[in-house]
Amino acid sequence: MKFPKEFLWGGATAANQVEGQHDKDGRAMSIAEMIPYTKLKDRTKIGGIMTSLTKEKLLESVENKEGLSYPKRLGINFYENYKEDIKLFSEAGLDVYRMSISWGRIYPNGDESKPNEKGLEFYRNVIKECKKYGMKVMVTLHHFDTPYTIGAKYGGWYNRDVIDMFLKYAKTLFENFGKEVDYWLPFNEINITSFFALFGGAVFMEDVKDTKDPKQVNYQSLHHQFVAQAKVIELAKKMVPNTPMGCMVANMTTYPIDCKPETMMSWLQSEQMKKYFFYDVVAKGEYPTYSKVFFEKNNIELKITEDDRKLLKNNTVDFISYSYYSTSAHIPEDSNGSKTGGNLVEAGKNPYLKATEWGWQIDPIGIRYTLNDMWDRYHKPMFIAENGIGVDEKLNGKDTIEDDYRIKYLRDHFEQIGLAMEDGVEMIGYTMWTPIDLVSAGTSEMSKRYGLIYVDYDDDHKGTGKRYKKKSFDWFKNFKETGEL
Ligand code: BGP
Repeated sequence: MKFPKEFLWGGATAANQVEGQHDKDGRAMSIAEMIPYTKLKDRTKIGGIMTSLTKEKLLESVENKEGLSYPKRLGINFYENYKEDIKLFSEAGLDVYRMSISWGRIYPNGDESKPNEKGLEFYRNVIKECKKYGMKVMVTLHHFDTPYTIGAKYGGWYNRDVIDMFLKYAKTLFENFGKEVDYWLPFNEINITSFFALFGGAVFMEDVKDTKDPKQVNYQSLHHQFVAQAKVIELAKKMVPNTPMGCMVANMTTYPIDCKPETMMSWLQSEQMKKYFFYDVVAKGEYPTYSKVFFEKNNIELKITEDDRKLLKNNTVDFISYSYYSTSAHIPEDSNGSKTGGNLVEAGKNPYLKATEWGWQIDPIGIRYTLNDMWDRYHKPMFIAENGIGVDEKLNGKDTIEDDYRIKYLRDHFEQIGLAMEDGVEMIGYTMWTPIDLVSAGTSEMSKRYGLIYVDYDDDHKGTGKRYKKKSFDWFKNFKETGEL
């Protein structure tokens, strides 16, 4: 499989999952590290965690309640270890590093008029370190870490005023890092807010006064994020005119469980609102017709101004990025079929696919299918912003992990990406999730390891924190040097 030489191969992390030092140098609490570690009895049952996140439960973390632990506050201490880690990324052969900047390090409570200089200094050093090794840098502005105060004091993303707080934050980043950053993603997996406005937008349902309908709150909060993204793109055209702006969506490709016409119709409507909708809004610049029917049917009345519509239309993304881990089967309500795990939400089991112990189904051909499907629909350059396999790995006294399953997962997906490009799909690059073990987004656990590099911490953050290259590290390094899969 030959890849275009300009194709960028890299790795992705998220500030709230790697940095640690959550309250150091002026940073204030974000919603992300208020989520306590949850040991799943059944690892395929992820959905319950998100819906169990009540304000009361999260406030326990503000009081540091006994018996609860918050791994995201410690991460893998990238905040102090970033030089060693970036050196390892470069040794592995990363062309591009996708990182996120923590809003709470720059504007701790979101409403300050001046940025936190120590926060800016940290990211200036991280980006400089990447450039030292000739790596390109892709920055996500929001990776599930809205400052807690924005949630508690302002109502989170359900409050339209948060749009301008975000714009102030973006302006500060463009002023400070506009010359060095090669790609910007305003939001990580912007669609998650349509499922969980608390996780995606720091919205406490208990504080919402004008409705008790979570769907209304989720989609209105998401709308505010769509508008914020469009405003950031509009600002970027002035401040960082030659830097591509992308969207990032948690891709949720499904296949119909059977070929009954009723199943196909049900599948199409599911694909429309659970997959295409988010890309349609940010890549075509308008709410699609089918979404208006969906909102009417679900008594959702979005407050969308004429200015919002103009903003969306005039500020679509330059490229499309998404996370791709798995696919699932679409099983209509009245059909029989079983459930399995998925990215933050449960998914329909596809009897033809194997799954990880967290139930995420492994489907390399699905990445080729999805790339073709999205290219045909949007004709915008594509970027895979996350892809990888989470496995419960233990060093057991050795100094490496023989992760042949990860080599197979990556090799199979790389091959299908190559085939997609041969199919004519235009692509910019790929950043794996993740070059280095880190704290899981959904369950805040270390056990679910994705990295080419093992980090010696356990779910209770016990361990030396030492980094160990897994077998996949050398495989990827060799792939980058020889182009051999
Ligand atoms: C996506 C997030 C990442 C990453 C990944 C894996 O939702 O963008 O932050 O964590 O999924 O999910 P998890 O860590 O829950 O296995």
